[in-house]
Amino acid sequence: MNVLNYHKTKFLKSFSQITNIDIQDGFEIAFIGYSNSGKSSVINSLTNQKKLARSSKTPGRTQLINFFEVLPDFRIVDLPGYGYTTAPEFVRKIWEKRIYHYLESRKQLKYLILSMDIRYPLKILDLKIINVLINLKKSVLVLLNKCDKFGIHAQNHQLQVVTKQLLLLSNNFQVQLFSSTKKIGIKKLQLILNRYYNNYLNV
Ligand SMILES: Nc1nc2c(ncn2[C@@H]2O[C@H](COP(=O)(O)OP(=O)(O)O)[C@@H](O)[C@H]2O)c(=O)[nH]1
Ligand SMILES: [Mg+2]
Repeated sequence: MNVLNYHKTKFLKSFSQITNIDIQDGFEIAFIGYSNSGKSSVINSLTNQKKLARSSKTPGRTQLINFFEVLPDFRIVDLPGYGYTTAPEFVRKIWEKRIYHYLESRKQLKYLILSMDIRYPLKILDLKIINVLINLKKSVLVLLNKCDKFGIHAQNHQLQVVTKQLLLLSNNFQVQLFSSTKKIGIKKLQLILNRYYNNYLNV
């Protein structure tokens, strides 16, 4: 079993258009979720780097598809957050289309990490994406993010509720708690990514 050093992850390249993506080898895992759900902070926590993925008080600024390299044949991808409420409707639609296009066309994409604020899980655009991912038969790890916003009982309750709801839809989802602020779930996430990588290598 290969154990990876996520701290060595480095920024590779950003793209605004799917058709311009010129990276072919290896495989990738994409992070997806509502703007402001804490997605970029997850990438920073995972890699133990403060500013690798731009986390911002101004949500929606990360409109590009950002590629990071864990190893030459293993990338993580930060997708534009959806549902940025003050962006004009047509801009939001363009982002959504771009994300769907990437999900549907990218052969190197093997797994998804879906970040949801634990206080507002399974919102409308999450459910839309989840449907797309079920149709594409992708394996998805759901992070109930910012779990520090809840006490331990509410955390576990929400974990149960969301896990149950997703199980009704598909067997390809797993759910865990996460908090960048309180450093909860980081090790678990790393272990799951290690397993994904080893699956890819087939070891
Ligand atoms: N309480 C709490 N706040 C967080 C956590 N992660 C991120 N945030 C805050 O949520 C906001 C959005 O975070 P960001 O990572 O930029 O979200 P993104 O838009 O999904 O990439 C920022 O103000 C962060 O400081 C967390 O684990 N707990
Ligand atoms: Mg972000």
